[in-house]
Amino acid sequence: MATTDNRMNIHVVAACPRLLDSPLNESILKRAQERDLVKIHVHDLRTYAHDKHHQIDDYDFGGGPGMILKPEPLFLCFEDLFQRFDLQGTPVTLLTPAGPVFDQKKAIQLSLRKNLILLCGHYKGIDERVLEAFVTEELSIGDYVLTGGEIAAVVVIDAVVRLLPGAINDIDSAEGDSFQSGLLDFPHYTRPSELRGRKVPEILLSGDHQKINDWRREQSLQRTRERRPDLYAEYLENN
Ligand code: 6GU
Repeated sequence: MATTDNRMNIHVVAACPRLLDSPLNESILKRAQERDLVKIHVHDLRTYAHDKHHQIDDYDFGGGPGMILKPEPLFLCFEDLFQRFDLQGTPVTLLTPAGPVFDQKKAIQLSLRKNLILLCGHYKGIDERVLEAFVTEELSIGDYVLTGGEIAAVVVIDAVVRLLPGAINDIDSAEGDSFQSGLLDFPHYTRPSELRGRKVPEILLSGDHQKINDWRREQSLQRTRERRPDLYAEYLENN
């Protein structure tokens, strides 16, 4: 049974915390929290803005369009988190399109940490002094621009939490994933065995598990070679 000793804690610092609400409270992420595998703490940056308008952003010194996240609320927020929670030595991860691209290997690495601290970038940027003082790594979820890091944080959290032991019912399920093996997944079928004249491949109904495994492996290799020659080349190098 899980205890608070091995439970992962994920702290998310967000300018738009409500963007995280529903995705974190559905399906596997919801169940993982109910099972106490992970506690997700969402910290609303605005609660650390103590001026009278609770302002979290301001104009870019030097000019130009777009607003920049102000440093004071972020300094207060991180000082508070490091004081209130047991976070010594925990990396602070900024979600930004300027970071290295998040992948399954990184998801596995993060899933082994006791704590995650995710800072959602927003608006046009963040005062650089926050990066100097607190941020120790950056992550992007791909080569496109989102309005903020909140949705990227949800992507990272989903990919990490489903890897925690006990998050997925079938213990082997995550190990069979596309990418975990370095190959894309093979095709899947369920009942009925024939639909509108479309038949499930005969071999899957044969009960011959050796042949089924060989077929699935061949399908994975073929799909990866055709659809993701980059992954296929990497796979060949490593195997
Ligand atoms: Cl992490 N943040 C933003 N704002 N845009 C992104 C991203 C992150 N990853 C890809 N695009």
